[in-house]
Amino acid sequence: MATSFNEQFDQHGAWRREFSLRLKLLAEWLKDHDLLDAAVAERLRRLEIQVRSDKLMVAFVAEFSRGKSEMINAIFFAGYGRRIMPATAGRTTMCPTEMGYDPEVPACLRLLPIETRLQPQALMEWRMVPEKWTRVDLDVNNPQQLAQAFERVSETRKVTQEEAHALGFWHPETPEDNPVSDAQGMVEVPRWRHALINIAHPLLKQGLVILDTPGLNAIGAEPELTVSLIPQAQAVVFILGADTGVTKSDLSIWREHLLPESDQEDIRLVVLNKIDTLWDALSTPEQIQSQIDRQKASTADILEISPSRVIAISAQKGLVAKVTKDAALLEQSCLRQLEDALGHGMLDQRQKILGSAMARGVSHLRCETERVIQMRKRDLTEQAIELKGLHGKNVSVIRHMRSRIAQEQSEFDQGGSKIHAVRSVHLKLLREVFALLGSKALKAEMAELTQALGQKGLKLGIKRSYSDTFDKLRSHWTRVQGLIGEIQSMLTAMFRQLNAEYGFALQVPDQPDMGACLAEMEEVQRSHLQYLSLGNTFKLAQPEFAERLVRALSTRLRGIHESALGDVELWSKSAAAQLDVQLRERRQSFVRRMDAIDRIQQAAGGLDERVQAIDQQIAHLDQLEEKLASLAERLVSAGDTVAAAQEPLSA
Ligand SMILES: Nc1nc2c(ncn2[C@@H]2O[C@H](COP(=O)(O)OP(=O)(O)OP(=O)(O)O)[C@@H](O)[C@H]2O)c(=O)[nH]1
Ligand SMILES: [Mg+2]
Repeated sequence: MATSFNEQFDQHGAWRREFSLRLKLLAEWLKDHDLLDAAVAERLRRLEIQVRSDKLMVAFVAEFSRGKSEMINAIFFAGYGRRIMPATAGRTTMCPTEMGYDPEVPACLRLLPIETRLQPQALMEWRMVPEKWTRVDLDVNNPQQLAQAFERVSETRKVTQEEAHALGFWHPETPEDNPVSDAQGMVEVPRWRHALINIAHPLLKQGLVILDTPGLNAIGAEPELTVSLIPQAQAVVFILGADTGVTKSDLSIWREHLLPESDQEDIRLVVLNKIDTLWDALSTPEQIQSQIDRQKASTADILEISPSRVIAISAQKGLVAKVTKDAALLEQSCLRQLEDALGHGMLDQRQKILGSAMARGVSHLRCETERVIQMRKRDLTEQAIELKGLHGKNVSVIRHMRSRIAQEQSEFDQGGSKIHAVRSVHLKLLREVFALLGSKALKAEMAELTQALGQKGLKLGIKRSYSDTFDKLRSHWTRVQGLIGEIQSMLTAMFRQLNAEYGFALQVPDQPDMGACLAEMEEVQRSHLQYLSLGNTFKLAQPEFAERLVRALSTRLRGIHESALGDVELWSKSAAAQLDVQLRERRQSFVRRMDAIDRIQQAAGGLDERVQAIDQQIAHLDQLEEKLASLAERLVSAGDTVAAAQEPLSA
């Protein structure tokens, strides 16, 4: 029996909470044993935030009236006992509607006026200015009030053709797609550009984000949806009507939004909705089933996918069945099949990705911490040998020993200037990396692209302009990789020298891999070209459109750059912190050695007791090492399975 999406999501949420708790416990344990240096703390903090605040977006994309909103009601909101998102015949959801939960914001619906399209800011940028949105407070305990408030996403306005053109809903080049005008020549357009719903629904609280979209015309008017929001969703559900089959406009949406099948990190589901329209009292269940199968086969054929990927359901009957608790109808609606595919497809995938990121992070962390333990052990062992060598020695030998340690210490302190020199080169190179991937450099490239796209008669040159821009950006990345390589080899050389001179065990952490960022850039370029190749080119003739498109591109790229810079920063911080720790430990070890000699010299403590105390410290470090190994191993295996995460943890 398939489990509901809600149950699967709950399990996934429990796994994440457990994992984040374990990371916190590990941090406390490390801190208690003085093993939490700056870089380790930073790594742990990042892992914890990543696993705790991971967001998962499911986007519902289809032509109008295919049942997107009804499906959202049926899968996620049936618990309210009624229809929450408006779902009626004809065009209903007029603007893209995003549902999620942000604890910082009270329960509300925010609506961004359509007129903001006349300004160049990207949608992402509007999110930062809450005062420009119309806010409706929500009462989460009152489903009726919720549903009533959500009706506002259907609001429209009448404008002149010129205004409609400026807003992106009227294109003289493609008259067949334009909305019909009334007797006065006025055109109906959506009143809002985007809606954000913030409610403490259990799934949303755990990081689910649901994106409901309007049909072809409206969705096409907001390029940012096509090139940024939808491609970043972890799951996209494409819906067709079992009654209508694949129409021409369904096919345009499919081509624009769901092709090409990108990397395997997200899932795409094709749903044949409204199968209840095929149920009829005069046909046998077998006849109905074979009709559904035929529809599935022809859908798969037209979309060029395997028929097994088409899920046939009835969202409406599924919703009714859940609200009236009618198990037989729920079964007949096949809604659970969709929930299962969505849940397993998306959550298993996500868990795998998160789990392996966690495993990588934890093993880095373990390495770094083990190194510190090893170093402490070695210092102690050496100290024990030194002390044992003093057995039966006279005062002058002891005094000599003391001056030898002092000598060693001052040599060590002098070595500091060399380290300082390498560090300043390191910082200089790092600054260069930050400049290359910083917002100023990106802004300059984007300004050039906007200008290139705005040139008249450039239609055929669009691809060129994009590839010029991306080539330049890629050349920055190549330079960044070069700089990183330089830093890596410089640090490696310095560490090797320090290891040889002072018996350190320094090792430069692996340099950050920029491959994923580069792949993401390719993806961004592809989605833009795909969007523009699908008959949207003419829109570029409108300068505001070109500017908006580039702003959307720019926010997306900035995100990629920032995430890369975060990795670079962590890598560089890890190397620096390792060195700091080693230097600090060594200085402390000088103090300890001096202290031991002084005590013996003053006959304040017996030599044997000293040696014994050191042996005990070493044994304690052995225990810490074992404990660390088992804590880390358990975390890594918890990354693999939910069951492992639920084993009790005793730190
Ligand atoms: N018979 C039947 N009707 C359905 C089903 N799912 C949705 N509908 C109806 O189809 C109409 C459109 O559904 P919506 O959920 O509003 O469709 P939508 O895709 O969100 O449409 P827009 O918001 O206009 O883009 C509504 O009247 C629904 O009640 C279904 O499974 N069976
Ligand atoms: Mg809708």
